[in-house]
Amino acid sequence: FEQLGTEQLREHVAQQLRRTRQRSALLTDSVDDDDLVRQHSRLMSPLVWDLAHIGNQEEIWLVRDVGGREPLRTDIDELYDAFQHPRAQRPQLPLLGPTEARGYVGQVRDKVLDVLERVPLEGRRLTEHAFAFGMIVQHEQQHDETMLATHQLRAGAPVLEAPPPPAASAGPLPAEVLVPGGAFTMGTSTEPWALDNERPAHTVHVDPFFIDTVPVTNRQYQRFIADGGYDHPRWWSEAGWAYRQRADLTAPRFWTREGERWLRRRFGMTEPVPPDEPVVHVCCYEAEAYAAWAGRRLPTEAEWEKAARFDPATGRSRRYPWGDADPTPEHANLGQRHLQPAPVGAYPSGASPLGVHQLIGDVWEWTSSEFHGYPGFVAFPYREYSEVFFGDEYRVLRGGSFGTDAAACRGTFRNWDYPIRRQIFAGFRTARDARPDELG
Ligand code: AVJ
Ligand code: FE
Repeated sequence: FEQLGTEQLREHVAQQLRRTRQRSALLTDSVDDDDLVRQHSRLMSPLVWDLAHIGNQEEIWLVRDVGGREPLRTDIDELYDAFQHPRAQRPQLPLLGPTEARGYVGQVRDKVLDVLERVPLEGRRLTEHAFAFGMIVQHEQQHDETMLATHQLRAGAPVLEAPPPPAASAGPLPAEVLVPGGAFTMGTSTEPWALDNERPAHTVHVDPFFIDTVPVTNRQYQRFIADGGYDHPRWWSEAGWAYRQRADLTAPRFWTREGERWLRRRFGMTEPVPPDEPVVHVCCYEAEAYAAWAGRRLPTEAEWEKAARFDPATGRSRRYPWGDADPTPEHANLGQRHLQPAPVGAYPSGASPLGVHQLIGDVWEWTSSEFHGYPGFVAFPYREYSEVFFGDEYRVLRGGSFGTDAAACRGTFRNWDYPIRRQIFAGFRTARDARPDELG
């Protein structure tokens, strides 16, 4: 924040708020009112809940807390508190209807823009206030990805459109890359918009390991299926096999078989599964089973971050694999510009110094790590953002997907979910320990 002048910072924040709201509007205006209030899956809220929840968080954090203004509506706080009502129950609540919800988020936004013009953004207030605005932008962007997942679950004709992602242009790539052992800096203490769980920067040692150059593709995953991967408990963890049985998993979510071919449903269209795209809509247990079948394992979260950020020339950790510059369309498939992962090899400009590709964008990548606070973690702005989720129930996902906005995606960004979840835009890459004779 310090590099921007106060007025530039206000303009930057206003522009981010506007840009984000355009996407939320597209995701909620592209369906009719009936689709907006309906629950498309018990895993998801009705879209109209996400919309009003976005406005309600913005009212609480920016209008009331930062701006010190009178509340617009305190009566609905409870309805839009994610901790009070699980997603499955949200359709039964007396929610704001489509017109009311749109009116409410618009009124909140008008107040917020007024707060943004007047609030002190210097000295001690700078970081505190600017961060609150940045957090609200990221919060809305996170819900935009959640709403995109709801669109993917929705039945009926397509309503969203996007151009196809770029073709592969990297040329032949090695299957795996050696990441040297030793210390590196994980997390950050300097990224202005980093959330509490990404902080603080700390030194982590990893042993040398190999990691896949690119995410596991549909072609590779189909070999696992064809080889009976879903039928052999030996590839699965105990919990994974129990879930595979209970949920009757036989292929990634949204795949169907037509004779010898696999088809997939994608935002209302049915199409042949593209062999060179990263596999998406697999749960962590499927990712682990594939890795075991391939004689490998999932990377730990620390390994993933070292592969993504470590620059062996300087020993420094970069903000992104390609350097410290913010993402552009040449670096990564982010921001819902394309409504699918790009084929592997499509982003040579986004590779890390070690030569690992497509770590950012395309698909979230499952890791073997549970979600915990880093040493020195301090909950901010409150425990409910991440601390209450720490423990052994959640797995960490890294790197963002085609549905993730750049504002909510960094080399340090940590996402988490239950290992059984498949509706998120998640795939994976595999890793293995390096043997002493391979260290050259
Ligand atoms: C970081 C994606 C796990 O959706 O549960 C949204 C983000 N937190 N509103 C979630 C979030 C509060 C969070 N994830
Ligand atoms: Fe939320």
